[in-house]
Amino acid sequence: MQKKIVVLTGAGISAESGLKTFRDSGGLWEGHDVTKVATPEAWAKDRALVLEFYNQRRKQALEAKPNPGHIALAELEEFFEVVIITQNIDALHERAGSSNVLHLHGEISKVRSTLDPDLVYDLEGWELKEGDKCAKGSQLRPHIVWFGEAVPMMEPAIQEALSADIFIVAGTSLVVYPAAGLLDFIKPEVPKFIIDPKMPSVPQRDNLYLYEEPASSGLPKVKAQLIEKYS
Ligand code: BV8
Repeated sequence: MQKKIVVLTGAGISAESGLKTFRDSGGLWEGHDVTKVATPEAWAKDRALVLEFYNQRRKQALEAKPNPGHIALAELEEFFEVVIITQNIDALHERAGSSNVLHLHGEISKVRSTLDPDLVYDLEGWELKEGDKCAKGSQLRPHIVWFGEAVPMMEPAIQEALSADIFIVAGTSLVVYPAAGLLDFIKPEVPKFIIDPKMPSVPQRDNLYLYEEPASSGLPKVKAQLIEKYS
């Protein structure tokens, strides 16, 4: 019976693809106050600024390429059932070949109606503009979970975490909830691998293996060890 690997990734796994993280020096939130670009209040107050913030990130995300960290995770699918739970809004996991990706905080290439949240569209190109409307005639917004908004994919993510045989965390500061709380749903006996050049603070847990290095070197190492030990 194939073992099931559940992976939680954050902005750090896309750092080596050239996409900025949030809280590293020079990170996204350095240039912007999160409350001014990633909240419903920001959207109500200055829609043009929010549209521009996401248009810039969408353009970079479309130009970025998967790195060896994304690729190692995709290659694990040859030996294991793999579920990627990502906080990232880029599509680098999918482009690396991962076939089971759950976006907790939405996707930069998708937009949705401000009238009917079930109306979600793939955006052509990188620019969402004022006046771009849904089929019901209301302005389209980024299909992204802003701060203060509910995380609808959290329930399915918890179900995946509860059934993990192996858990990998890569490139996240584990600051944002409820995403960071996924760790609490992993059974004590499950081996947990954390890859990050600046290890986030994780309360002491059983079966914890820390790799204090970038995803592009740490994930290929973890992949080799998992194949040797568990496949
Ligand atoms: C909600 C989409 C309720 C937007 C994002 C006070 C205390 C605790 C919590 C709260 C609080 N006040 C408010 C809250 C709740 C809030 C929250 O957690 N705030 C934080 C800031 C304290 N959470 C929310 O608002 C959530 N919603 O709670 O709703 C509710 C319930 C019902 C009904 C209504 C409402 C929604 C949160 C989602 C926000 N959206 N993203 C966008 O992308 O623009 S969050 C955003 O930051 C990311 O998506 C990501 O999830 C999150 C964390 O970022 P990381 O991915 O971890 O990146 P970061 O820069 O932090 O870290 C990078 C890591 O990578 C570092 O560790 C670094 O060392 C490492 N790294 C760097 N280079 C590499 C590397 N690793 C490997 N290789 C490398 N090369």
